[in-house]
Amino acid sequence: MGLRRKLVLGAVLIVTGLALSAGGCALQRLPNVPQEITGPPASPPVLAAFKSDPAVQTQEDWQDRRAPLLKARFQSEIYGAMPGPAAYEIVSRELLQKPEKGAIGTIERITIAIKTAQAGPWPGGHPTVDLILMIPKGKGPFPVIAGGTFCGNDALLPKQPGVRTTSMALPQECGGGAPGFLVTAIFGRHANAPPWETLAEKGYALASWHPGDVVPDVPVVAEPYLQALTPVGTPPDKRTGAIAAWAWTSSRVVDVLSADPRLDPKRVLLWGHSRHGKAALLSAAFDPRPAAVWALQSGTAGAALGRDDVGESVADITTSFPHWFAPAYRAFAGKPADLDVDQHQLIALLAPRPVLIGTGRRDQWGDPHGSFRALKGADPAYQLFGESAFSQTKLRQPDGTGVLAFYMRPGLHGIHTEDWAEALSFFDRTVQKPASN
Ligand code: GTR
Repeated sequence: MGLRRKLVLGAVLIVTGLALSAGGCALQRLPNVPQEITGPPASPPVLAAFKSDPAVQTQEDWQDRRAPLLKARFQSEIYGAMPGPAAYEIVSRELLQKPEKGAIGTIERITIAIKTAQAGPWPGGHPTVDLILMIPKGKGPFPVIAGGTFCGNDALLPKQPGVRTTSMALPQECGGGAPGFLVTAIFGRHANAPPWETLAEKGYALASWHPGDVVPDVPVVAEPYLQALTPVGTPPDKRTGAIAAWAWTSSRVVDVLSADPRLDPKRVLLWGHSRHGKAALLSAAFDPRPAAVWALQSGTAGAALGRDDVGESVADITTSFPHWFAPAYRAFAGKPADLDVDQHQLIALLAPRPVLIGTGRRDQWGDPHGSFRALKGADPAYQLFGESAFSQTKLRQPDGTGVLAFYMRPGLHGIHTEDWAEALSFFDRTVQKPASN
């Protein structure tokens, strides 16, 4: 590039940076949510009679009657049909890094072909996921923290040339290649890349992938992929939404991780930020294998209650992201109280496994209050399994005891060092024990 073009590009970047940081400062002035809990309790009460199903009294009632009923409603009203079972094949394994220093043992790429029931628009007819797997030094089997990220594997491992292999469309915010320092300034240090070294030091493996390898996160473009994943015979208004497709992808990754002798299949931990937090919760609600979930700022159709329409409304989310959901969800725009289910019932489907919900004080859109009340609403289902109650009473004071946990840090929507610190201490407390214990 000539000197002149470099100067012009530099000037453009500086001006964009100043504009965005001015925007960022304005955003920092968004009001904090109130410190005192507001809003009504979650409804319907999680164990109460539901439609024709009588009140739940025992674990068996929950598992045999209520859970299947709730899963059916979540699919038909919100997320669309979950894709059917699918075998996988490991196409290749490639060692990307084997650092001499530090706690990271190896970083590799495992390319997985998923044998979907129907062929679709993917190259070769079936989806291929590039899984990046970090294994710490030392003796396993290790617990593994697994989650999908926004912008593809090149953003995940920025210093590793050629890591991204996806040929799928990226959402606008990734495809334009916004300079990394701006993304970090706005969305936090770990917006794209988790703290690899810290995880390895603490004895956690990390599995990361780009859910857009299966369904691109772009409205309209996503449609043919969703059609191909939708089980045959599903009514059109219940076609699989992208959140369900990503949740199902996560289960296919769990298939691979559970079969890896370096990892402990009893300690596969799912995490996700925002849309991927929604997918992580949904995935564990339908798949009993993940041992715990951390959902950060998962908001509407994630951890936040939807009936009160606080934060992002059904109308907002289905306008911006129609591809995320069953078309049927859109019918509840402006009348979310007509939904049969609410998000405390989704969290309850994870019982008795540990769940950490992270929120930000200025992230009104993500609704910290509704997320707190959802945990409270899920708690009676946990008590059926003898788990300690969610006894936290203040948004800002985690009580650090139960398997349901909540925190609210300062700031906006993003992934910060303190989020990972909260998650790791939660996993340490609830699941990071030797497999033999
Ligand atoms: C927001 C969206 C949320 C949330 C978030 C994200 O714009 O309205 O539902 O999921 O994006 O994924 O970052």
